[in-house]
Amino acid sequence: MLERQMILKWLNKSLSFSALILLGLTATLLISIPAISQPGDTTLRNLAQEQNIYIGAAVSIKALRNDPNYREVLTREFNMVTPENVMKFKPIHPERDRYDFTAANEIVTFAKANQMQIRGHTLVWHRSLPDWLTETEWTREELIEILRRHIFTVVSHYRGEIYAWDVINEAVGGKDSLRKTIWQQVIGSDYVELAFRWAHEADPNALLFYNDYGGEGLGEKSDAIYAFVKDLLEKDVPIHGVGLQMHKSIKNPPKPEDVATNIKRLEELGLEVHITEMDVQIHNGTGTEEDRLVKQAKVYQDMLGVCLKAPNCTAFVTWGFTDKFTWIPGFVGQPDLPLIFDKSYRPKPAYHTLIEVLSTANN
Ligand code: 9MR
Repeated sequence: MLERQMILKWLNKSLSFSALILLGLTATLLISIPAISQPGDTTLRNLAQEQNIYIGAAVSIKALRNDPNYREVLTREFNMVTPENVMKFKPIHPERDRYDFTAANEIVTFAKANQMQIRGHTLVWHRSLPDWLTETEWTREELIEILRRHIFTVVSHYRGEIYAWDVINEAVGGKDSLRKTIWQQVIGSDYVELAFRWAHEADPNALLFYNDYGGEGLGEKSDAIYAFVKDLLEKDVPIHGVGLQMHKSIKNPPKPEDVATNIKRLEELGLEVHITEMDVQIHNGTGTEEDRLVKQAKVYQDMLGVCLKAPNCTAFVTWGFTDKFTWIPGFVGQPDLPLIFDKSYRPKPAYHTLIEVLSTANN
């Protein structure tokens, strides 16, 4: 009798033990399911990979640190990231003799852990400069040395880890002229080629880009950008691509055929193109919010369609991905919903059109 009871007890115990093990296993499995989309899942990331194109988003360090949903959607849907701010001059080089790589390193580590490529943004710009730099009167020689050291330090720090650098950002002014920035005024227009050459020396494998807004289609600005990069190539400057930022609105959407023609003429120069910062404002459009989101979806659809058809358009990056974190309302002073996921990370019509473009690309 006692024996039977003991056996039953033992059975009972081992059953609950196995149940526990099973439960534990399931839990571990659930927890350890990588956020990266699995082969076969219908995600932007998987579909883009099949089309040999990178799909990316600018990353806010604050959101990445604090919001698990943000991290989950980012790794599931994208295979490229651009640090939105933390690699800019001011945050990464806050004092003349001090660099702070903390936040940028976090994004790089995160991207590598999730097999995502990184676009480095940006080495030379007229904004996001530290006071120590802008509040001193430098000689040409001094500023050349500051820029040279900055580029060597930052690019070497990430040597082999950055897929493409936006070496120069928004330098083209009007026709035939460079924007009057501290770099242009103190060093002279050759700061551009110096920067590309230094970046290339510091990381010969990184692709080097010129990045700008307002020159996506055809017109004076895109002609000026075209002439600018053509001139650099003629001087044997190591430049590999042009970033078309693509900050747009449904009110003035870019003409797909113009963007296609522009990308084509850059291809003829031997240059790659990345769509680098796409977002589409809706606050200035007409119709209900639903109508405006459909119009917005069309702009995203058209631009990805153009990029997919162009052999030299190799990356499509949006400036953020959720309406929860976007620079637009702060900039225009009005609420807006410019991205492809809503504030609760639900896919918007724009997301669905991007999925559709990627799924039907070969038909
Ligand atoms: O989105 C960025 C915003 O958070 C910053 O305050 C701002 C200044 O550093 O830069 C914004 O990003 C810009 C990008 O670096 C270059 N192209 C235009 C983008 C929007 O202003």
